[in-house]
Amino acid sequence: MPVSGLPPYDPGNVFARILRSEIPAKRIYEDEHALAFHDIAPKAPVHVLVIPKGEYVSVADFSAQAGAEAVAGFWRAVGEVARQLGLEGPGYRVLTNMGPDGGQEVPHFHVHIFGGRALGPMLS
Ligand code: DGP
Repeated sequence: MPVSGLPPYDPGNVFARILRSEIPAKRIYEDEHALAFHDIAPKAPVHVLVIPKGEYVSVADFSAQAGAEAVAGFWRAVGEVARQLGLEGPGYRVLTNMGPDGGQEVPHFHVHIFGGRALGPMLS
């Protein structure tokens, strides 16, 4: 059960289906802990999503319930994806949305990586 008060993990959510290769995605990175693919509706020249392979609804659940190895592996993958995209020099933004007020649409924990232009103080 999620620690966050959100509904239980739904194995039919779209990112779970991408993980199981039931629906296509423009995959750019995969290792034992994480999968990265391009966002279907990019909000920046580079807009990539990184998801853990485990079943976590949100960042709250991931941080509370994932093991240390999974947490470290996930964040290493985030850094590696940004490096492989050539974003380390110019910089980039990592963002996660959590719950209704956070604007979370897909109930499988994910982070967005935005880059490819100067993003300013915040995205709208
Ligand atoms: P969030 O609000 O943080 O839950 O953002 C979910 C993001 O997922 C949103 O930017 C659009 C993206 N997205 C939704 N469905 C799909 C899909 O089927 N494929 C891909 N690649 N991205 C999707």
